Amino acid sequence: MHAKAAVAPARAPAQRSLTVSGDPVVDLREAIRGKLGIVLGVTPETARPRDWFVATALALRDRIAETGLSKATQIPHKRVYYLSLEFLIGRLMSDALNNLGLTETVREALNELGIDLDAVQEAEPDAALGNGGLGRLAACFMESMASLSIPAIGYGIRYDHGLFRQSFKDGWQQEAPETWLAEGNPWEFARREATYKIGFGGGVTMSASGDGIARRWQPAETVLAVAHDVPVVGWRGKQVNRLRLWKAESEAPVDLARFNGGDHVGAVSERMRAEAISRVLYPSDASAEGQELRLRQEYFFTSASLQDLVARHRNERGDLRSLPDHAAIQLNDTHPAIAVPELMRILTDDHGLSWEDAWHVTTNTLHYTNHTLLPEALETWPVELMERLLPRHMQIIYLINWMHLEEQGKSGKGDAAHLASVSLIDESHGRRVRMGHLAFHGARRVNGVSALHTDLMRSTVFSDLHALDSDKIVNKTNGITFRRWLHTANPGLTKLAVEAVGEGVLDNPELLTGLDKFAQDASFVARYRAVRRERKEALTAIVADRTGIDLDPDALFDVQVKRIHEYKRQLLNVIETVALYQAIKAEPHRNWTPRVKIFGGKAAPSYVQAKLIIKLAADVARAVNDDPEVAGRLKVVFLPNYSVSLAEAIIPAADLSEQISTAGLEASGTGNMKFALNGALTVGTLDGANIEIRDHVGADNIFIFGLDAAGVIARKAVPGYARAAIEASPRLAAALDMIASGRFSPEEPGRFRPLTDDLRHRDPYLLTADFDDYWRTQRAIDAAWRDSTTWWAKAIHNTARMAWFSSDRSMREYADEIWRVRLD
Ligand code: 26V
Repeated sequence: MHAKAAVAPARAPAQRSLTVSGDPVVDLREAIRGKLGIVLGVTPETARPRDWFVATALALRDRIAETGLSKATQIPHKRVYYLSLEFLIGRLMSDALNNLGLTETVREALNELGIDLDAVQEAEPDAALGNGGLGRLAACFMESMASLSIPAIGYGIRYDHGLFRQSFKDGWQQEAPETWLAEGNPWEFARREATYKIGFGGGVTMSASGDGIARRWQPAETVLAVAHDVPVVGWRGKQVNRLRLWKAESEAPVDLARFNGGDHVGAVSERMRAEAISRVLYPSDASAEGQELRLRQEYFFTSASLQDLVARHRNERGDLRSLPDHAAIQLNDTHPAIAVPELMRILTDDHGLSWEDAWHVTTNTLHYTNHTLLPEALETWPVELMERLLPRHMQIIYLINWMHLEEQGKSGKGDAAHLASVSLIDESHGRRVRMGHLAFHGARRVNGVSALHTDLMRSTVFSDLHALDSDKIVNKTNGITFRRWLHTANPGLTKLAVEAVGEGVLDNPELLTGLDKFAQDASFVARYRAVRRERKEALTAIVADRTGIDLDPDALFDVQVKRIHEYKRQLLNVIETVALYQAIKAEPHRNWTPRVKIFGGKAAPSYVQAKLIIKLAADVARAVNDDPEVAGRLKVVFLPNYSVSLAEAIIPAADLSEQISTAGLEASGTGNMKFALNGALTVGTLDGANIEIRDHVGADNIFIFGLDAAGVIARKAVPGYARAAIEASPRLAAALDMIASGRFSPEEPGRFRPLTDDLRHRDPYLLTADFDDYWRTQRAIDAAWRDSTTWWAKAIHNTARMAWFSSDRSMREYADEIWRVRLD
């Protein structure tokens, strides 16, 4: 069979050393037992679930390492380097088991030891090294690259503390530190031999060199970056890539002179300052706050990664001028944009390349992905801070900018307005380096993440730069890995698909289209519904366990899970919930479609308005769930601590997926893809990848409402649009009045006035404009749910037609059109 044929050659060495008895179950059982005793020092009787997890992971890691090592001697023609400050990878065991084809083997091995694999997997902490979409995308891309056998290394930071843990106190979000490394990380290999020095501060010296001047940075401070590799196993174990995460350490852990002088705190202060760099993930994706520690993180991981890949290239190929032939570097947003001057510095100052050669290498190796056009999230750094922390880089940026602006002048575009618009330095509010412009100018290709977003890049933020080189911006619509978001998260649906269209669907998702013809097939529909039902029951148990709220699995599960952000408009959903609550109370005997509104997501700790929206959702939930008059018709849940592993439980249980951002503001969305693949119908705006999802699943199988991106811009130009919309909608006015009156916050009646006042006077995200259409669409959804034959046909069409959104497709496009790496 395919599985064995594909796996056998790559695992040949593993057979030799890890096969002891010839029976894989026995070998794994003994390997796990061995790790438990020898590495962890516990017996099967005293081991906690966490110990079983570590022992199992270590046994698997041995097998993964052998697969990886068997390839390590081959030098690939070209490698991809994916630089990202975030990798939201979640749990790794299910990926490893699934991709190695070892799930059932390990299940049996553990069974023989009296242990349940599911419980072991539950004991693995999520690696939450990211905030949301951008970080999860990086994780999906890493998995797809390994599965497509694209030689790739992901570079990031090994944060001690990933994204904070969210809990609730009286409906208010509370943040607690996340501690995934508290008991070590069995997946990683510390690689102290790959340690680099990262400088900060100091000054630049000049000396005569040939017919020019050599400049050298003399940093005042040095921090060590130590590599920690996490293996990334591809589908069917064909290729193992790695994620190389940098840990910050001090060169001198203790200053003995200060220690001996009695200054015990001062003696370790340098160490504290160094280690702070990899201590914690910044928990905001809402606004660039420009803190020095963030810039230190950005430079730290970018410099370590570039030093590492330059050293590898020199070892393997010698001449750095051939770097673009053998390396493609992808910058995930502007967070690693300092790579532009850093690569120039390494090539010119450290390795003696001419400016022209270095610029050619840089601009043919670097590529940049933009993930947001929201002005508040576009990174800029004060020139003063850059000069203090990275003086040599600031000189290089000035020189790059000078040449860039000179060229404008030469081609007759020297007018001040144009120069101000394309300059790498923004002079309008203090002097700041525009990291988006820097990345754009230093990259060979720049991409957006959905068709609409790429068009908006060309027409708005980057329009003047785009006019200078119209081939530079390309679109690469995002994708998701089906191994995690279908096979692992929804084994029941996967099994059904395999039965219906054959095992080939596991390798080629395009075969899912074969499900289309079963959309009206009563027996298939019954099995598809049974899969959903089973997932809804499992979610119901999780909700009961974590919130004490009882759900009816027969109700329509209406889900909005994602970061809490005003532009994502969770508030629109909450207001519609209030309006529905009022409508049910006004006509309690109507035939209402029973609904459960499920919310989940974290707000940045400093994002006051987002935290108030969470509190409103919690207060509305309390009032609605306590009201016997709506019992059986409406329930509202806010599930705490949304995470990758919770998403794996929620998404397969959803009937309706809320993707309701203000058109033009959600760059792509990827949750939208996960839900549709698992057969939830989407209620959404014409935003980001929703548009392409509609094109693929068909307009009849998605519920689109609201203004499109052009309509949003036109409406914002109308003075007083919010007040006019509220006056024209008695239903919206009544819902807002109820919220503003304190009905949901009797202990503090004015609590939600900041939200309602903002809607009445500003409404920058156009909730008022879209409300009536959203309401109408939701009622059409109620009716569609009652027509179950049609509903389930639509759901099946969604699953059948989402293959294009596989991140394998995204990665093939990047490989062909951006990186120019050949696939076998
Ligand atoms: C911005 C900032 C600002 C400074 C503080 C830390 C921080 C961290 C992240 C960001 C960037 C946020 C951009 C982002 O996550 N964009 C999302 O990217 C997804 C993958 O392309 C896409 O699906 C979402 O629509 C888009 O919002």
